[in-house]
Amino acid sequence: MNQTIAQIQEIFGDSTAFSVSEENPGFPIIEVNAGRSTAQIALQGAQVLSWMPTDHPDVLYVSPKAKMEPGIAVRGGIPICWPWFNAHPDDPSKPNHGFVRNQFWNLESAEFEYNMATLVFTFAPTAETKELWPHDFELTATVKISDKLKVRLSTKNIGEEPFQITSALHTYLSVGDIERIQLEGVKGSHYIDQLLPAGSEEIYQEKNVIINQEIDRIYSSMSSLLLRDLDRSRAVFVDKAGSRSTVVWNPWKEKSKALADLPNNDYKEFVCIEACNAGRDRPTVRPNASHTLETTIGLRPLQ
Ligand code: TA6
Repeated sequence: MNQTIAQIQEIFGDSTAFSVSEENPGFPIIEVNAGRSTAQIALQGAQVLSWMPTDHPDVLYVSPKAKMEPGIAVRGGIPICWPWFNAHPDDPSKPNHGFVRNQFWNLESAEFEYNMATLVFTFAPTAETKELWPHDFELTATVKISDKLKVRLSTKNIGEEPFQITSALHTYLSVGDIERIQLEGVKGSHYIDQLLPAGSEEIYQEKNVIINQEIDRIYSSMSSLLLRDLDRSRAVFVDKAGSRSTVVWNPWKEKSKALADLPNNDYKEFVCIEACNAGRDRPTVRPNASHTLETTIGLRPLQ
């Protein structure tokens, strides 16, 4: 049973930092005013949809054609892809990017102090998810909103057997013009090009990344990244922890036309920079052990 609006409001108490609305019936969205920024988080998927530092346009992109309906993945913000990244390794009939982004999570707590809002969401297995993935786990998403945005995903194995996960904090970063950005941080690393046949040789990234075509790469890299947005005269940093791989994705023209929940020209307005565990990076979580994946994004002046 999903939490009701009243139950969510009870968690907020009399704090003016939090409110919740259901513009679309059955799809609660939490609004956060953390002083130096505002945010929106959907209860479905514990998915951050918006993060706006004061006096700045949204740092995240959400497709205007995204369906805000129960059970349908929302294109934009920071989808939590778990317990597998992309297609299921053995069964393509299972949902892309796992199942937790399409399920309602439970809001456990919401606190605001010293200009930082902290919200904690949990997700536990259901009969439906056990059909998809037969393991016992506790999943916790902690969202911290201040002059930065941090999302921490913690997986705890509460079963008897170890399990492997691949996962991603699939961040859609809003940009002024995709052809006027530079991405620093993966130069010198190798990547799997997901546009090539599976098993293709990894490729060496010689220079900083510019985007002038479809790009879908899994970089073997633990480094932070810096997105220089020349059009908006700002830079966005993406720090990460618990992540040995980084995905960079933009669908470009043709793929955008094939995505029903993305306007044809909106590929120009975002790039996905994803803290993840994907490709060869498949952490094993032993019984009673935990794995944490984290991303922190924020603004920097454009030097
Ligand atoms: O992160 C890159 C990627 O794996 C792409 O291959 C593309 O499928 C993208 O994710 C979006 O996936 P979605 O299931 O949200 O349409």
